[in-house]
Amino acid sequence: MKRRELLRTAGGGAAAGAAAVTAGSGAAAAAEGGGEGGGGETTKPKFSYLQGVDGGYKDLRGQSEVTVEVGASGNGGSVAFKSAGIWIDPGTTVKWKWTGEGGQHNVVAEDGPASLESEKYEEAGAHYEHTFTEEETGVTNYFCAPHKALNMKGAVAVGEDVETITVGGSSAAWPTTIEGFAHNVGVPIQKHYVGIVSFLGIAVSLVFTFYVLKYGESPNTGRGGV
Ligand SMILES: [Cu+2]
Repeated sequence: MKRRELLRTAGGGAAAGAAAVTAGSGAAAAAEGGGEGGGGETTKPKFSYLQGVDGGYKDLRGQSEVTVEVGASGNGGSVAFKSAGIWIDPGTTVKWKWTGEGGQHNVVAEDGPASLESEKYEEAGAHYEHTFTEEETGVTNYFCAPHKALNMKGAVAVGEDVETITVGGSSAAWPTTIEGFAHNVGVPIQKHYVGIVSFLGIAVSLVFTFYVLKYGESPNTGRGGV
């Protein structure tokens, strides 16, 4: 490889390296912007109690009365709460309504500020309700006693003073800290996994290209010229 050619390709390699750096800092900047709601991202309560639990999540803030189905389809039968995770304002009444499916269910608090304990019901139309007060802000986790082992669990987040994670968006949801990373991969791991893998793939191929361009066919080719 001629010297002039080497310098030109080395310059190209440096540009590729710079592109990698730019991509990295761009992702970090996007993650910082995510806190202010940029890029189609939203936050949701962390709900570590609901890992592997079916029934989904709904942001129901701004409503005075909301409904959760008891005996919805999920967890391998009609043994789910729907929505399993909800986010509400203080003062909201939650009505648990039995679907009539999946046998006997109840609602029993596991932990958290609100005490919930319903009778066991089986028939469609049965219901249990609780109004979450200002004193019950935070996350209350609950379960169905007959189906707790099947993951029939739910959680109610009340108010703004709850731990949240960032969801949605695309690869912009890059966590800025190891702690944030651990939080983010807690529940919706698949979305983040795709973003992380594609980012790493891009970074690795850029670095590889840089070295190939810089040092050429053999590790010693570039020594004299650079
Ligand atoms: Cu149940």
